[in-house]
Amino acid sequence: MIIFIGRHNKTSTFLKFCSKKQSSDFAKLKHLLKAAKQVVVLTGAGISAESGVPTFRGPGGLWRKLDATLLANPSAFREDPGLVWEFYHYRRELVLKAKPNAGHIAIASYEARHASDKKVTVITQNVDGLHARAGTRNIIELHGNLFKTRCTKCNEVLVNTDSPICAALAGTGSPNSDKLTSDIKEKDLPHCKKPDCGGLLRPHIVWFGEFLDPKTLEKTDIAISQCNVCLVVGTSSIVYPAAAFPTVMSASGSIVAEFNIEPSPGTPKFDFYFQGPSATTLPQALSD
Ligand code: BV8
Ligand code: ZN
Repeated sequence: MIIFIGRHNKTSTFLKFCSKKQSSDFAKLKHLLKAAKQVVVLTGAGISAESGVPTFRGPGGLWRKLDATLLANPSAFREDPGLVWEFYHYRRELVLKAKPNAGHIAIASYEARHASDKKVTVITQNVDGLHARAGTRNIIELHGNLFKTRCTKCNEVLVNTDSPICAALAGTGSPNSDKLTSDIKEKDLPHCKKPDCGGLLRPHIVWFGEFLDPKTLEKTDIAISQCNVCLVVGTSSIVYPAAAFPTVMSASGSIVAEFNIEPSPGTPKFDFYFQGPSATTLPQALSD
């Protein structure tokens, strides 16, 4: 079977149509990856699960019995910035102790090995920075990063890996407490150090109900419009606009392979589905 890989190659779209039957054959995917020039890896919280970082909707995903969507939103921050900072402080400290797992490392080494013959783009919904720590270079962080702050007054964005980010947050943020408010006063939360500013800092993260950065979306559009093969790893495909990306790529002829421990709403539409923990399945798929 000759596989043509090309964005606008009618054959590949025709082949896609013919090979509509979903596969879980690693050799078949590796054959397609071999011919691919542009590979996109779209990741969600599931890829970091084996690094000990709780997913949003799996076990440990709730914080003080609160769904992340109730904390990762601008009105929660307006109402009780201390509580939202405790939530992020808890996740910063957890991620600082976490390490990239074999899934993150498999992607980074695949990108390095193919630096001369393929463009690999990691588009991640995650804010934990573990892809970069694994060595991946071409990363689009759709939703920002736990270790960046943004001033609510002057909008300055800075990298900040201080642990704790401020004295008042030290020892706070335990997920097991029943408290649903914070005693931390706003004046004791992180503030902008610019002498003429002093504004309250927030995590530089896209919250629910907030728009993604247009430049980030532009880079994403370019990557998905040129993609030959897309790997969708560890996402429940619930959060938009990221949840729409694999369907867009599939509809325009990309081969889409999903790696998850259970099917997601998108699974039936994809060409490949590899069930299992991504720290096991990704190294199998990406070993040349
Ligand atoms: C926006 C930062 C325009 C926060 C996050 C339609 C169009 C546009 C918007 C919407 C729409 N419908 C609804 C919306 C609004 C909303 C949305 O999508 N809501 C959802 C809940 C329905 N979208 C937005 O607000 C976005 N903004 O579109 O702006 C706009 C504005 C206003 C009104 C309309 C439109 C902004 C969304 C960004 C939110 N911020 N993160 C933070 O991290 O604190 S999203 C958050 O969820 C995380 O980034 C997370 O990554 C992401 C998605 O979740 P997953 O990564 O998929 O994680 P989850 O736990 O759900 O699933 C884990 C998966 O891994 C599971 O499938 C599991 O089986 C699997 N797994 C587990 N272990 C493993 C594994 N797989 C492999 N191996 C394992 N070991
Ligand atoms: Zn400022």
